[in-house]
Amino acid sequence: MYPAKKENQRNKPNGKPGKFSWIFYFLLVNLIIFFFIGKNQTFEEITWPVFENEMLLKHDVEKIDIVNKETVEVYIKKDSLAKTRYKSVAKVFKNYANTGPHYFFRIGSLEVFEQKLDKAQINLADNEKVAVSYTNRQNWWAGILSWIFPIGLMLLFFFYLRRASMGGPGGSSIFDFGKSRDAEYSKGKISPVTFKDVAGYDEAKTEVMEIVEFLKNPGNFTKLGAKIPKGVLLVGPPGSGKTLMAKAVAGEAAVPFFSLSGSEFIEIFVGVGASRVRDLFNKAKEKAPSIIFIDEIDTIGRVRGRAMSAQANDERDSTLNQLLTEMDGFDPNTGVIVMAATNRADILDPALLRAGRFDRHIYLELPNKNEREEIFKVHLKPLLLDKSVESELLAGQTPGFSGADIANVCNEAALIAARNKKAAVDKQDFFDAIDRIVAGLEKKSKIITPSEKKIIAYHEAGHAIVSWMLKNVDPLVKVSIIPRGKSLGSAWYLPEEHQIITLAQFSDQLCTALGGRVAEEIVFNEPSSGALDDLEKVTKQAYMMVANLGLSSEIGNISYYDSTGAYEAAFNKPYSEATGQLIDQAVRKLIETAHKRTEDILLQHRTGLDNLARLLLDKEIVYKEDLEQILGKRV
Ligand code: NHX
Ligand code: ZN
Repeated sequence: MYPAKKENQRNKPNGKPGKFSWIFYFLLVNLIIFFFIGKNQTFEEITWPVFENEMLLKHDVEKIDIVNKETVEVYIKKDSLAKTRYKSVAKVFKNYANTGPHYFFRIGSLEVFEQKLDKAQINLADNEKVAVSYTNRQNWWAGILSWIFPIGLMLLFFFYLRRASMGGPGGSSIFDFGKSRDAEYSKGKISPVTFKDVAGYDEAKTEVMEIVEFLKNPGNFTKLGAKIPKGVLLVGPPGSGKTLMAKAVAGEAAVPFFSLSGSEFIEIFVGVGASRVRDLFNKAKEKAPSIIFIDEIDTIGRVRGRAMSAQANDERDSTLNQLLTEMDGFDPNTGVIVMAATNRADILDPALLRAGRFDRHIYLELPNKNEREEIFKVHLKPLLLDKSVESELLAGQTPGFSGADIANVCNEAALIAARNKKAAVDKQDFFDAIDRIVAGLEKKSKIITPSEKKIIAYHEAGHAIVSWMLKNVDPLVKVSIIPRGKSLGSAWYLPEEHQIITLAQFSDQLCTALGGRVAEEIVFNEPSSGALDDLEKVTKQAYMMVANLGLSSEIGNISYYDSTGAYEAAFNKPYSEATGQLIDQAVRKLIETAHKRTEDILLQHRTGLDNLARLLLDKEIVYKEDLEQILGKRV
């Protein structure tokens, strides 16, 4: 997420060896010692007859030692070692005299051995008999190894799990469970981002400015008895700059910034989440005034006790409870402010949103045209630009883009220009970059048969003609039958940014979307699979109109929209079976009506359709200007 995080991951494994590798080295050294001792001790195995005839009866044996009632270790007299018979065992490491034992042999049973020994020495006087001693010796090495190996294996497994759960080669020690890694990294780190780096968002900035004031001069507020807010919730769609905003608040106030994503609280180990919350708050309090930022708080803060998987919820609940406890626990004037980001505030647990917790909500929206222009200016600054590039034009071409998308466009444009070995990035590079981000890469190599190409051309021409003839849809920019991303062709519109969509606009949109399928039906007398995406869009739109927006006479002014997500979570429908059928009927009728209307339009402009399709097959891309030639100016 931040460069500093990577740094952290890089440093750890290279720094100290870590507890785990210490254990590993210990094992290795032991193994080596074991190996050498076992190998170099000159200690040969023999059998009873050899022992009896070649050693015992020749009076060479000093003593024997019976170990664990199963092995007999034989010590040869010092003087006898000089004999050639004992040459191989006389010396250790070729230089040092071997003090013994020199030989060993195994026995089946102690009694039998003792009898054999007595029998062999029966003619000897008592003082001439070999001394026999008994030893019980534990095999330390086997014992230790039988302990260490399983433990080592367990540690290995544990370590592996830990790594896997951290999603990367971050080598933190196995003993820092529950410590929040990010918070650790950002110990006293002050965010380098300030409001200067945040383009657009003027309203949100003024709202957030107050928090910066709180953090900078808490005295001004506490003097009058005001309490500093504890929690600020940033709500906005993905890419709307929530993280950037939180960082900018921290940077502007010059206070430490502790950040963690909601999903990082949840790990496979039970209790980790709660302990991470505790740890995070403790660290933030140490460095107060400071900011805690919890990204994607919906992962832990979803409404409790509704969803189905009970087991997974326990852990989440305890994490959430800990978070609530911590937020209640600290004195509002410690100067710790918790910021959290989510793209859906409505599914959060009400307990989180209660007064004293995340009671301030700041809504970040996708940037409008003016704000996009500001954002473009920021991202265009580092690029080497051609004179043709104007940020206003680019802002107009990128409705619905987030700040992140705009950054992406600028980078992509520079890459395209570099690929084409241009001296500067020009307007066309930006248009190509926008197309790429909207619809994906061009796939010129896709093999398309001529008859398929014809279907594609008529399909797209159908969309284009219908949209041209209806005044309530977005203006057409171009039509293309070059495959791109996952579609074989497309009609491009420039969406106007409106906040409200009327019934007439909805109906016209349905017709435009059906234009491709209807053109295929009219021209080829049979439909094709190509309308999948269009039909999906049409169906969803129609259900939205009927079930949520009250735009059908059958259902009337009723909305089954559920902003809390509770019904969805419980796989429930908020309406009866009968109403369900009514909704389905209304949707069918809506789409049928739109289909009829589309058919009328296309039949009426059949020559235009043919001409456009022919032009498309010829040129592959047809722009608005060429369409005016065929169809006349748009109404
Ligand atoms: C396909 N895609 O996947 C091809 C690549 C009608 C000129 N077979 O509406 O691209 O046909 O206006 C299984 C079966 C997607 C999966 C059929 C996935 C059909 C886009 C639809 C243009 N522009 N449609 C459009 C398009 C397609 C699709 C499928 C599938 C085409 C159309 C997809
Ligand atoms: Zn289509």
